[in-house]
Amino acid sequence: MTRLLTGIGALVFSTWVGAVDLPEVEVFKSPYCGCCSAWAEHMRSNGFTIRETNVNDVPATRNRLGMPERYSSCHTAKVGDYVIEGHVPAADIKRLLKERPKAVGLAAPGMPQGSPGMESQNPVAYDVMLVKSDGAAKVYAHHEPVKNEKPGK
Ligand SMILES: [Cu+2]
Repeated sequence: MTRLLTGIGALVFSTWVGAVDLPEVEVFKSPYCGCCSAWAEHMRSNGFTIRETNVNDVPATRNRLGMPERYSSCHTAKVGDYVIEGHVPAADIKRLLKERPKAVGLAAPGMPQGSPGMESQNPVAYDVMLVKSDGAAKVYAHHEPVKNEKPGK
């Protein structure tokens, strides 16, 4: 019981600290995109404050923010100075904000099954790319397949 309470205390504390330190995330998405909102929910449950902005033209927004088309996914987001493209796990974004590399941001190109917001019984391995300002990218984090149910199922 004591251990459980300590655990809950630590969880509440870390969430609170995270909420103070983490910049607001603005997500640009189509109003019809369900998995985009599911990703926003994943970010919220990891302590981020999310503002969801519906846009008619996600590619135009991505272009304006400086994320190259070839890393594109279904939604694009702004976190501090960085652009986050697609279903990037919150943990990778926290690491980015801590390490602060010189880059445009992170991208999970496509819509990998099993990534946050893309919960699936048929997950695949995927890479989160660190995208540089010259358009080049390198693997920032590799994720092994995780089997998970769609929320609400
Ligand atoms: Cu998606």
